[in-house]
Amino acid sequence: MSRILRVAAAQSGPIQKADSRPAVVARMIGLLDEAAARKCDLVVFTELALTTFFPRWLMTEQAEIDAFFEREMPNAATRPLFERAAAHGIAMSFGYAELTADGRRFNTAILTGRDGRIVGKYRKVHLPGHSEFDPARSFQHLEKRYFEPGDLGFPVWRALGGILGMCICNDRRWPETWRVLGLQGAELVVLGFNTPAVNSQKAEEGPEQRMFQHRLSLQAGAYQNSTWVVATAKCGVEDGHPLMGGTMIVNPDGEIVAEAKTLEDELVVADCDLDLTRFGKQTVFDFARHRRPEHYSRITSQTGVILPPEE
Ligand code: CDT
Repeated sequence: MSRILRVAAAQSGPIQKADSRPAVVARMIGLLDEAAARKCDLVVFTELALTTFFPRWLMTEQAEIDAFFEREMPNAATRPLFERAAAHGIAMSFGYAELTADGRRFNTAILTGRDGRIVGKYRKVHLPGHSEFDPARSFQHLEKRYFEPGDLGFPVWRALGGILGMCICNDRRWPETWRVLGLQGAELVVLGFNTPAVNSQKAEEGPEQRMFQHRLSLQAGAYQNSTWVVATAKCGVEDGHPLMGGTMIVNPDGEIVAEAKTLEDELVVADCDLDLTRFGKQTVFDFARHRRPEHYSRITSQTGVILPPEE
């Protein structure tokens, strides 16, 4: 049986603070319809796909913060998206700010099956930025203030005839993310991202260097674990803050096979043959034959960077 999935990375242009959930969901449904016309099996939306990237602001009013969070999924605003996906028979993934019944807050992504039912949930582990506002910084990235680190690890799911995993934005920069997914046999990893065009902690690091690091992370993650990678940006100028683009699909050889051309809503589509993951998994990266966990104690027993002793 063929294991070719036609996947669409559904890039999002900016979502302004003033944009309502129904307006955002209508844009997402438009992308789903286009994906259906192009006979896609899976549509991958971005991180925090329903709102502006709100962790850039210091907010102290609880009601203002809560307005960015979803208490259930699907909910009244997103149900039309789930219904349209099910009507098309398209699986999807998207990110949102999750507020649980017991008051916990996570930067979350879900995966649905073709019937619109949620089959997988991931909560972002590597939360970048700070928990405290610092007036000395030109702009803020306060994810640690609004979310706690994910508590689900990096699961994979048997879905759509393959083994699928998820991670979110900053996770892609961490080799551990890819390794934990790869060691569970991931064949397709999906992720959304909101990446400011300039590094707030290193002003000289502009869009070109950021794009280089983005590509490097995705391509290395794909190649070194022999997995497809589908990475979807929210990009463009959002509430005055530029987010870089870089929506792309990378094959298990680490090659970019499809890439966005704009900084707006745009579908980036590729046929992802999951059987192309076999070669790498059975040769260079055959864990059973070649892996030597006894040499990796430092990543299991240590935290932080270990420097050699000074002379
Ligand atoms: N959303 C997200 O994780 N963005 C980070 C920005 C880090 S700058 C503090 C990223 O890795 O793209």
